Amino acid sequence: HERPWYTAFTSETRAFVFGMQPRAIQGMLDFDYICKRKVPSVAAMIYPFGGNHVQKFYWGTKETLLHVFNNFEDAISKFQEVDTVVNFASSRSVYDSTLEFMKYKQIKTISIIAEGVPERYARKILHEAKKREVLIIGPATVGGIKPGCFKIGNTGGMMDNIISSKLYRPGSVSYVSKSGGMSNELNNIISRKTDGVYEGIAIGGDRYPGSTFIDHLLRFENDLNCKVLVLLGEVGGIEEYQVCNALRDGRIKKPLIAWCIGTCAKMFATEVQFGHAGALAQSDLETADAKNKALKDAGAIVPETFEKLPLALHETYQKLVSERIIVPTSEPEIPKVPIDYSWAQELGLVRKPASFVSTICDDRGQELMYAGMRISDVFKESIGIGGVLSLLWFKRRLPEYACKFIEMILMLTADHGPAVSGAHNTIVTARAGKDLISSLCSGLLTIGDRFGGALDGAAEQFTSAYDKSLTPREFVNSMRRQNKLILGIGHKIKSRNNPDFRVEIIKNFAITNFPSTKLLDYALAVEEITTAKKDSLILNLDGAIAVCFVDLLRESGAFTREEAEEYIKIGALNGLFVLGRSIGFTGHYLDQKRLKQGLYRHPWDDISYLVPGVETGRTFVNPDEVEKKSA
Ligand code: Q5B
Repeated sequence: HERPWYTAFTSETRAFVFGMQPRAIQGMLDFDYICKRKVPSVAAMIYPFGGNHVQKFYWGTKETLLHVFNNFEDAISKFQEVDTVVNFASSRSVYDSTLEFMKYKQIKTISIIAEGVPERYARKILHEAKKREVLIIGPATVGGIKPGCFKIGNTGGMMDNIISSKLYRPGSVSYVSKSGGMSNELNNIISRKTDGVYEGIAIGGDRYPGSTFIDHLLRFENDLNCKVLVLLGEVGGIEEYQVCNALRDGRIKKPLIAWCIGTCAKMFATEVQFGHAGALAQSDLETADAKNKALKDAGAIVPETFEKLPLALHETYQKLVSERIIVPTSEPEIPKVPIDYSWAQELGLVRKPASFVSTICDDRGQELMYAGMRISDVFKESIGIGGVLSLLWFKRRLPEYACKFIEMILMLTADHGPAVSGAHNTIVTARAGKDLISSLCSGLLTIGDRFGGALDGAAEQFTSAYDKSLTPREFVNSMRRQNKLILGIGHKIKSRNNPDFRVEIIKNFAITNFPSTKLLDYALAVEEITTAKKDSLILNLDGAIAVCFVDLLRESGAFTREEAEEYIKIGALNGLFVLGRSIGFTGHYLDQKRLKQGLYRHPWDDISYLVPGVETGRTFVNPDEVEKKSA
């Protein structure tokens, strides 16, 4: 797209953004959208880290994808219409990236946002840019804005500010300032006192900006659509004198309202360095007062104070209107700006039912909270893993004996050797080359009514029988009649003669520390009956934990009866085994990996092949016989 030298941006300008700046890009796209641009001003991002990919942005209320390239060549070859770069590289890398961009003839304008660019590098960039006729805006700048055309990065602030300063449509006044903050102020003043901003550039506060006041004022002077010029200079440097020369020799003919800020510097006994690196008068010539006087002498409209600048602007504008140099047009409808949901929510403008409700933990504030308890207090009060579990599972602090009991359960269920279903699965999975989580899950998936997951069922069965006032014998008989196993009873290897010490530890703790062990006593009475039938039908680990936990839920005083029932119903008790045994399964996984165990294959001689018609060595099945039997 050919454009005259004085036009940096049009409504068709397309740019690369260098650096990962999604917020700034979204701001640019929102600006484009309210300006009714046909295509987004940002063509692509260039970000050297990570591969080429796409990122999602809003285009109005819809979504669009922008390319992210990790190198210049790909971006340049794909988007040959791009002539502008907004360079968000850091002060360290901005030199290299800017020089790289300048190698490509299609790039005509580069804005450098970084602060603290070494002056040596800034001068080299400046030199190179002059040679290659590239317009540099910055460094140390927010950039600039051309209503209806282009917004550099974060210029103009949030959308509400852009709307209130009417930056969505062009006016007749162009300004150049050093400061981004002050350019916002100018946007505001100009929109109130005239028909608005035509273009505004902040050249940045460094001592060696890539383009200076005069560069932009001459552009504005030559652009017929711009009618009034504004210069906001500041203490330090002598760039304003070039403007004086241009006023004198007639290169600037349009009305120029000028003010240099920093006139208060004279109130200090010594020279003061204001915010910008260049904002320090190193001679009388560089003071704001001297420059204001020189500008006035050269023919600029210089108000007495900055506060009178709006009036000067208004009077100048009115004069141009009366001379029909400016013909005010009717105000377009104020565009509707889609605002991000999160921002609207912060402003209290929208509400929606949340998709999730969470009542146990809050990570939003400064400090993580477990059920209302600060994580630092968790450690200050040494509540232990039992205390943490009671906060996150039951949303309350439990008495010390209860927390100790929980910890005891986790320790006792942590492992029971490699032969049990879950550990076996974990081991086989680890040996199949799978990762920790897969191996752990494979083990956990075996936990159920038969293995390790009988706690909930046991709690439910024993509690219901107890509450119905069934005698232990009535309970056992009724379960037998229903052909149901009593969950929490029976063990593969443990028996009355080979007791499970884990169960003894649990029982003893409960009997010694709990206010009451009604359910445990009941379960022990049931055990008397089942073990009389068969030695192995003991109250097993699952059963012992389950009934003791019901005693805890019901009798500790920390839960209402309804809460106690609910925790039994919703599976809290099995969670104890799952959590504890995860320790052991992880141990088995690590053990197998440490031992570099190869793929496990179950030996044939341990499998009984009962395949019809196949002689297995153990048995022979005649298919005809099988068919006859099944018929
Ligand atoms: N009979 C645990 O069975 C086991 C009966 C019963 C009435 C019962 C079995 C059972 C309920 C589920 C349960 C948790 C499968 C166990 C755990 C963690 C672990 C594991 C570890 C660890 C054992 C023989 C005869 C039959 C049956 C009768 C059996 N159980 N009657 N109620 N509950 N229990 N699971 O030894 O007349 O001869 O036909 O399902 O609580 O998982 O270490 O290994 O830490 O990892 O194979 O401790 O008891 O006995 O099935 O051959 O039955 O007793 O009806 O009667 P077994 P079976 P009959 S703890």
